[in-house]
Amino acid sequence: MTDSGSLPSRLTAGLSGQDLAKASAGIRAATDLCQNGMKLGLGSGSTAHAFVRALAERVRDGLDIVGVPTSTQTYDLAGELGVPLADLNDLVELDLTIDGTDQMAPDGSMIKGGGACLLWEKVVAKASRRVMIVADDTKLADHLGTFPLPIEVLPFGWRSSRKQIVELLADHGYENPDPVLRNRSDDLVITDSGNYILDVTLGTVTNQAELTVLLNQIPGVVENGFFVGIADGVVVGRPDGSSEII
Ligand code: ABF
Repeated sequence: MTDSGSLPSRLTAGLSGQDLAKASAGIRAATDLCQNGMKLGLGSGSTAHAFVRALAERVRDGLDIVGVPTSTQTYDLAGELGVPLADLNDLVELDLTIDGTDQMAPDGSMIKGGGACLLWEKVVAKASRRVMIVADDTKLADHLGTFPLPIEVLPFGWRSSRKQIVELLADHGYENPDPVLRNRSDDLVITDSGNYILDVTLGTVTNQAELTVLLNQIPGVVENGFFVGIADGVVVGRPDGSSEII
């Protein structure tokens, strides 16, 4: 466990509660996990962005790394901060991805995609030799499911895809599943790949390993937010500014 005393005030000034927890996780990941010469996956969401800000400070101090962003938001942030970026098609394989999560179960399986970036996040994670998650302590749960599962679908035939998702979930123990098309202030959310997101609340999930495969067998489903067997560990930040690598 690292206490809050070692956190640079430039990155934590004015932060408290879960914002400080997120910052402490991001800073710890940038400080302890990133070394010269690394090809890094740069996650999305506010906790991963706290990591990118801390990484940018180390780059300014001479750290020699290159990053692949998992979203246009991360691309923009990393570019503004001077973090060197590369195209995944030029690197093919990465040393380490640092990304956030919406919910993590004790076995390390996760629900991701609350920020609608799950597709690029999963592509980058699977291209990485190691994946470490940065999270505030509220993301750790006894089981998955209280956070709605995001499912990225093609706009073409999405209503048919939704019907097949409902039938699949009903056949696998979920009563009256109701996937909802994600909107933000009355505008449809369109992902970086031009797709839609359906969010479905499942309650208590224990068959994520099976569902993550079955969902992707529906032709109109591009990817789902179950990340099973992907995380190698987690950097947990707490509201007192402490952090722990688990
Ligand atoms: C990203 O981090 C997404 O997968 C997930 O939705 C998000 C969590 O956001 P935050 O760190 O802001 O809670 O990786």
